[in-house]
Amino acid sequence: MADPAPGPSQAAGKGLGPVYPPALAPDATQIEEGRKLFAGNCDFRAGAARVDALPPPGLPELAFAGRSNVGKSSLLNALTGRKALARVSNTPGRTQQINFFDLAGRLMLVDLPGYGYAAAQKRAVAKWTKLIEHYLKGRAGLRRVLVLIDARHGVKPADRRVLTFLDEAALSYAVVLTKCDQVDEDALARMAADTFAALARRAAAYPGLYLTSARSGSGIAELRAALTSLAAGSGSAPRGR
Ligand SMILES: Nc1nc2c(ncn2[C@@H]2O[C@H](COP(=O)(O)OP(=O)(O)OP(=O)(O)O)[C@@H](O)[C@H]2O)c(=O)[nH]1
Ligand SMILES: [Mg+2]
Repeated sequence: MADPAPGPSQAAGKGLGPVYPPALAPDATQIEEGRKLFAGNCDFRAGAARVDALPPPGLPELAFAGRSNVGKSSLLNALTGRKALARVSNTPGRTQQINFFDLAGRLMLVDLPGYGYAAAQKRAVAKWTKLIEHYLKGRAGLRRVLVLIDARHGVKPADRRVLTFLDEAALSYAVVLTKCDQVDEDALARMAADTFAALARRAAAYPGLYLTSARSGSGIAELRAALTSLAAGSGSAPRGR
């Protein structure tokens, strides 16, 4: 996978930028703040496969959720500019525990196991649901959840269930389209408009979309910028949830 582009980028050619709608795109100062934060050290802190193995809360947390294989681990690697911080795989369901990565002592990046993997055993799915729901509902420092949606496939029933869960739990989330390098510009524009429309009716959704590719690096600088305000020590860090 290519290293993410160092600066602002175009999602897929002319017209469509990496933030939808474009009015929400960050300015150069925010891009620079994002670059600095994510250029900091990033270290694996803990992995939890069971509720009682979750580390005690500390830093503000940002969780990465999405269907198996949507590109959660790849996005985490792209944001932090590491090739193999979080394990990337071709085998859906590979990340089976909640992994915690400390970014510069300011933000905990939390890689969640994927959901919606059809071949998973019922018991494994129940275990996943219990662990993730426990984490999401009970986590004091959780500031935001990024829900990743594959730009080729759009919002699927399993995604809808998770979005509804987050709405009902009043957990702030933002949707990130992944693998935008795999979709042509027209299809991506339609996907962005459709996904945006689907989010408009949802209570806890951030009213914007990030169009990313971990492979080409497009949208990564803009997403970093958007996440900076969540980190400890940031001037505009929100208090509480
Ligand atoms: N073309 C393309 N492929 C990608 C991109 N991001 C991830 N992939 C590929 O998609 C596959 C799954 O990526 P992962 O990052 O392991 O996905 P995940 O969501 O962490 O998967 P689980 O942990 O199994 O739920 C890998 O083969 C990646 O190389 C992207 O932006 N573009
Ligand atoms: Mg993964």
